[in-house]
Amino acid sequence: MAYFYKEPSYTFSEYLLLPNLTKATDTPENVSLKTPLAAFKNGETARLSLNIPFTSAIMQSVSDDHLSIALAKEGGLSFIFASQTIEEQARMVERVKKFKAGFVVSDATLKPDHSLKDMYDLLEQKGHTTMPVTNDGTAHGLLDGMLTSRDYRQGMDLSTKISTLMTPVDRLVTGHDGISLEAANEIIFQHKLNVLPITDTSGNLVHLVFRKDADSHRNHPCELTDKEKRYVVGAGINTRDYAQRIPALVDAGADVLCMDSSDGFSEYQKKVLDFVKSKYGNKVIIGAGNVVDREGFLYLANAGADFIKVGIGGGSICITREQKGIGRGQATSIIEVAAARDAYFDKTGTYIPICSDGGVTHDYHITLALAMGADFVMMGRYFARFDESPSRKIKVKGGFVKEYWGEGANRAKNWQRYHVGGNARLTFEEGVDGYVPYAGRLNDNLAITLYKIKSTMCNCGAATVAEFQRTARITLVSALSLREGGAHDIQLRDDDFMSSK
Ligand code: MZP
Repeated sequence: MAYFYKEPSYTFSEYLLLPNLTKATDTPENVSLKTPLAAFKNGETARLSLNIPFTSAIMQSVSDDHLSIALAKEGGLSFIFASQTIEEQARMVERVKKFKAGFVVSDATLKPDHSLKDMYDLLEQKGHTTMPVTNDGTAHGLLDGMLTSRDYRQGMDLSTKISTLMTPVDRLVTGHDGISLEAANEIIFQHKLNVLPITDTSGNLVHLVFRKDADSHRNHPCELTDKEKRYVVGAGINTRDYAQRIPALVDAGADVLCMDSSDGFSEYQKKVLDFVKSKYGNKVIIGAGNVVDREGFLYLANAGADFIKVGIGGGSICITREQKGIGRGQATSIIEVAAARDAYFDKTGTYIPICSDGGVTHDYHITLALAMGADFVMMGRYFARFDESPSRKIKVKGGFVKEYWGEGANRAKNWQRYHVGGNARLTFEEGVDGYVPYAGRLNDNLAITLYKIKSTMCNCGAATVAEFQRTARITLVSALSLREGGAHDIQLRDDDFMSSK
């Protein structure tokens, strides 16, 4: 006979936190959201930690190189989507690793024999008024000079050669390749510059540092960087082409890999973990999942996963539960897996971080996930709303929206995510294709969400994620008290209604 659970499974919205004593030192500024991402032994520190407990979903409509850079700047991590060719995905990873905060590779470069007309064409295309001039017009050619908007004016002969307008290299202040951002900033300040070209020992242009970007680190104190100060980036993989995809991603510089699968309790995932461990030992950090219970967690933990993702069917675009009838309420899944993780730690001395994946529809769901034992969350809908996500921003019914589609939707055709052997194709959809309300810039929205989480942690008297997990008190709420939690028994102000009176 089948096994029947005695309790139903619950979602985040069915729980609330109770305040603990708030000490005078419990202020949002004193709260640290730093959290481990990779497994570690008792007494050691994790090989990789996040500065904020946020990762972005392994999805076409969410995590490309742009979003990765924006999120790493704030201290989180993106997993670049796997439903693209190996080459395209590796190129995205490379672009993140090559991006140096404050150091820009020129994307609008002139040649000395270009004309003023060529410059105007480039200006229209790229929108930059400051352009380096190199011998061959490439971003890393021999630096011949710089052209800024102060070097030309309206009404000039459009055939004028750039070489006669630019400031030649012998009159430029330049920095040497390898210079720190702080040192570049100092030169910019001392010489009252707007831009500092950085050249190598042969005089080739390497980067540009702009005055406006020189404060990048100061403006992003939480940024997540590797030992060489490059942004940290993750990449999704699947259980089909892993033998080719993983080496390409590792060579491209991916700091962490994660299996992208709707159901990770499978021998396919163990095979991938075996492959990584035998080829790279502990050098490559790899996450597995998704699971929703103790059994799934233990299987992947024993197979060597560095972190384990939790959640089936709770994603905002997900119709797996409707299509296949599998899944579990996200809160119940986290509570059970976190208990299994803690018991595993007590028994083996190895702590395996867990990630709550999908189903966050309010900021406080993130706080609850952490309190329930998640070390970090993964979100798709949340990030898809921002300027930095890869999908189109369009106007629908008078308001702006961004496109957002599931990896199990026909549009993504990510059949590898749903691989259970047999014929390799997507025969029925497990995801939908839709819109989310456009919300503006990632950093503006993230700042508010982070402040809410830190405020709640202060209410609960916790200064770190680990302390929060240990001391949080959480209660289930009844259907009637859910109603009590929203505005109720008042007439809400309706501005149109009021003004027509
Ligand atoms: P959400 O943050 O939009 O609620 O959920 C994002 C998560 O949903 C992803 O990280 C992934 O685990 C899951 N997902 C992605 N595509 C589908 C689908 O098409 C899906 N069904 O469920």
